[in-house]
Amino acid sequence: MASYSTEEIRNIALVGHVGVGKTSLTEALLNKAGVISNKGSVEQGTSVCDFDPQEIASQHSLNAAVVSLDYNSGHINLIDTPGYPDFIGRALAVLPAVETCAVVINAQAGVETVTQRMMQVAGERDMDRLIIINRIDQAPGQLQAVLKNIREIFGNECLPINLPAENGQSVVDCFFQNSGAETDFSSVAEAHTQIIDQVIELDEDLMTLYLEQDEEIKPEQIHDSFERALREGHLIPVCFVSAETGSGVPELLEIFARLMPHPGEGNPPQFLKGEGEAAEPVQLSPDPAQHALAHVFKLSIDPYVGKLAVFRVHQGKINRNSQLYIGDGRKPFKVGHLFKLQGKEHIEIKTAVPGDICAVAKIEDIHFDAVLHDSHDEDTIHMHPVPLPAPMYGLAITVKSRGDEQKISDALNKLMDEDPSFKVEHRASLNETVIRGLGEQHLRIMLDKLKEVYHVDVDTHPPSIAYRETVMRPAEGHHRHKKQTGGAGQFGEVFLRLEPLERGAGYEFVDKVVGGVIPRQFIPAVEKGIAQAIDEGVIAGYPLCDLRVTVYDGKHHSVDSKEVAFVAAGKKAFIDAVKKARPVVMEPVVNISITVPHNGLGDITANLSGRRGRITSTMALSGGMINIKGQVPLGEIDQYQSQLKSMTGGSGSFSIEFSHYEAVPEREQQKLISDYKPALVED
Ligand SMILES: Nc1nc2c(ncn2[C@@H]2O[C@H](COP(=O)(O)OP(=O)(O)O)[C@@H](O)[C@H]2O)c(=O)[nH]1
Ligand SMILES: [Mg+2]
Repeated sequence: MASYSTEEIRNIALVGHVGVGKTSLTEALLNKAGVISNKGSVEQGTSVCDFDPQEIASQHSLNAAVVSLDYNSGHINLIDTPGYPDFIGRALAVLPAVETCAVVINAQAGVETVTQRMMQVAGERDMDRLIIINRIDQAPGQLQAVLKNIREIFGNECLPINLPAENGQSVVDCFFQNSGAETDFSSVAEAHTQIIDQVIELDEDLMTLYLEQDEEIKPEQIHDSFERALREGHLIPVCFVSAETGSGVPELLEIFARLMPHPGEGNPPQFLKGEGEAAEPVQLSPDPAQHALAHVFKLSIDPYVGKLAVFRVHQGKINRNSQLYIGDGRKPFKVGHLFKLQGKEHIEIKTAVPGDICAVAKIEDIHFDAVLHDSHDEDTIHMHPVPLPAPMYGLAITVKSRGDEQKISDALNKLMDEDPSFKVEHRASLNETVIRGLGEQHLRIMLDKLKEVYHVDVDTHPPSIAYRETVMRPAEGHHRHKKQTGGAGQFGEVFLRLEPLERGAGYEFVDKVVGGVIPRQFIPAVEKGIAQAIDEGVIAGYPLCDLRVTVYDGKHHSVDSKEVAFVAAGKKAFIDAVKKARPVVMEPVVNISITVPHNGLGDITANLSGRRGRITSTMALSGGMINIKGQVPLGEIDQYQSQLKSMTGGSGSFSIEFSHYEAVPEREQQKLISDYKPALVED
């Protein structure tokens, strides 16, 4: 592989809805650049990026895949991402690795839900964005309308940088030239002027030059302003391509190489140094002379090959002999073998320059989102997190054959390592293991993998709902724990105040004890007692949240006061306060996004309100589909997938993510409370 410098690297993620042609486009780009001599196909399971057996079987991308190609003197890293709403976590996770988020749109289908989400997140993270309209061979007559629609939805910053011609059979550049062949709509001159005007708006000097200079401004003259316009979201270039016929592919390579930012340009992803509230932003620079720092944005585990951690170097360089720390770990690991990835191929390299995307294998302690670095100066640096959707769709699982318990727990840990949107909960109180993901399809893929790769077979059933308890008004609580049984006694007394906090605030403990009425060493015991009651629940057996407990008074005894006494007093005083503070049971409510054919709207709405849901918005999508957004209690959408299927003849899909907790309706409230049989606690 040719050697290249940081300035010659382009890091580009291809994102967008399933089926827009990202994987096929990657194939076309690799083919054009001479990396592969024949274009493979997603359907036949021969593409570079969809190499996983599950991807081949489903004929769709399920994981992000990294490839690279050399073009002119540049080196382009491409990350192909999955487009199913259920796998959006895996697509969002790669964004910190790239400067350019290239959003691919299907010319036939127009803007779809995942596309919108990716545009929004990339915008919020101040990334450079590029829109690629693919499959132009299939909808040549529709392209002007698609462009119009894109500008309506994403703004007039979206301007064509090339245009389709010959009825979608070719593509004509409008940036590097100011006149050219006839195009299917608009004209090279018009598009050229529009884009130049948009760019120079940001630069007064250029503007003056533009007005004074007799000739036109040359594209080379505006390179810096162009870079700034991308970085500031003032310009989102739109280009046309067909992965199938190859038209627009060479033009796209030119755009990547000549116009998209290198790792020293664009807005770098934000890193923070320090823990919690005290964390401060840090500036990293792709400078080879600085300490090395890399961020792991993807992790995969192959039962045979082991763990593969894919990372982006953000600062310094990394080579085979580098000793790297993982986060604040004390012991470094030696890189040993350093790889570039080409889909499933690993190509060994000696050195990774700043900005490059590489991988290391078989380092057990590496986890997703880990920061790898070569100096303790960088111990507490971490990435400002990408907002990944919280996995809410749950299934309770039980192993089919006894004795598989250890095997399943190892396998689930590996699956969690690989996928930031997959979680496993063990609920000791209910003796239940629940797996959670972004939707039915997500969990089905995980269960298939559990079976095929790890040979564990499980039964599934709907999980019990993760209710919570909270209180609605402030109250005081008191308990005096006194026990005299033969020898030494136990004594502890606690007064505390309980206040509700806003949703999502969690739990706060405040110590306002003065004058040593509860000696310092027993405060942790009081806190422990309260924490026990919070975990166990008070009225219905579910954990409490969103409250503040202030311990402000108490009594002790010089001989009989001991830890157990204050644990008990703290717990009972807390329970006392909760009972007086209008306790309620809350249920999780999720945001739901449903995409169905237009004529299904009525059925879906009626069905959702029958499930105590409400609609917040609807948006017509092209292709006769409609997207419905709303909120619904999580407990009401068990089996929703199969209902949706039957209501829409199989063409509906949905995804959910956590929104908030809300008090359950009164009748159910009463039932949950009367069903609860607390274990008897001795006084
Ligand atoms: N006619 C045509 N078909 C395409 C084009 N790009 C992709 N496809 C087809 O669209 C389907 C989905 O493509 P794929 O690359 O898997 O989409 P992805 O989900 O975005 O990765 C496949 O059947 C491709 O062959 C294109 O430019 N023209
Ligand atoms: Mg794909």
